Amino acid sequence: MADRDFPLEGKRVFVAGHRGMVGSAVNRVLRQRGCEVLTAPRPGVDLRRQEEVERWMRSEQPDAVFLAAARVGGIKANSTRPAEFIYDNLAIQSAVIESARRAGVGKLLFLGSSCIYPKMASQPIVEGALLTGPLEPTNEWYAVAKIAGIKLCQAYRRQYGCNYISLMPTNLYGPGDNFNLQSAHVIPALMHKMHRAKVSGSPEVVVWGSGTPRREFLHVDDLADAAVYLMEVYSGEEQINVGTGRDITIADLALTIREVTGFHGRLAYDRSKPDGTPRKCLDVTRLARLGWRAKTDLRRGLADTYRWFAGAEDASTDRAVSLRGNDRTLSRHRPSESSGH
Ligand code: GFB
Repeated sequence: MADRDFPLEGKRVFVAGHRGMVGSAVNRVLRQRGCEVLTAPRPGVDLRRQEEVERWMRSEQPDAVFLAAARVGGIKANSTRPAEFIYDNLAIQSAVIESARRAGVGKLLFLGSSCIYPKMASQPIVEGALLTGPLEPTNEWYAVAKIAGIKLCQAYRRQYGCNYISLMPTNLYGPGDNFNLQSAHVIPALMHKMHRAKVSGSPEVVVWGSGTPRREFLHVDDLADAAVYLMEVYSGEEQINVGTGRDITIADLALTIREVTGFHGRLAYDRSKPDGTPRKCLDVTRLARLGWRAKTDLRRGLADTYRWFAGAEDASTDRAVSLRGNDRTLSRHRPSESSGH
């Protein structure tokens, strides 16, 4: 374990994006650590608006900031709503980072994404692969914004001496995820589709693409644990990859979700849908050297996520879940679309 040069106990910590899957997981870990967690009220503070964020941060004076607020989504949302993905992310991170500097925040942790790396980066992907080749086109808008976030932290460190660090999580999943079929990532999307097929007795579930792409998946509780740990022990300029270092094909993932949900029908591959990047698996050597590794096995994490999702479904009778055509929005837990990874 590395030295804790920024212990969090007793500190006032602002979690930007506290209603999303990532922000709420970070919030849980910080509370267990005895921090005073600050969250920006909505309505009141729109994180894309510099003046609103700055006014609020000056009055609250946090000691540290976890920047977990972002416009996030799966492959379809990224490729069909490029303006929102680039503008909202650039605006949120610029407003929060500049406001943190002006309010004299002691440390800030920025959460990026593994899609910042080139589409054809050699695998597993090392931190040094950043900006060495073209990006995956389905999410280049989001990736460019996240790269700008890393560069903002580095520039503020160099010019103003701010202790701002960046983490690059791999694909995340877990309780509190966005299960909206149009904007979800693959795990909540397939879980939702298979659950619905099981309940309705439908014989088939459609999986997008060829099933051959490989992805690495990290449970959000592991990410939150890593983020809090690195906030305490890491103060370097380079971004740190956060993942498990292990990947799986989408076809194998679909079979595992099939088992976890208890759906017994067929899986049909829709090759008209994009595969996205062929492989995305992070090299986590630096993270391991800093003293952290992921704990949650994928199957167990999927089972835990499915229990959460099915629980929210069961609660639909008390209006926790609202059904709209073939699209289901969990209203009890706001989707992490506008606040997550
Ligand atoms: O999770 P996902 O949307 O994001 O898709 P990316 C991963 C893979 O799963 C792709 C396939 O090959 C999809 O074609 N897939 C199969 C599905 N069935 C489905 C389905 O029903 N829904 C979805 N969504 N996918 C995102 C980026 O890329 O990853 C973001 O767009 C971000 O920018 C995020 O970086 C972590 O891994 O392809």
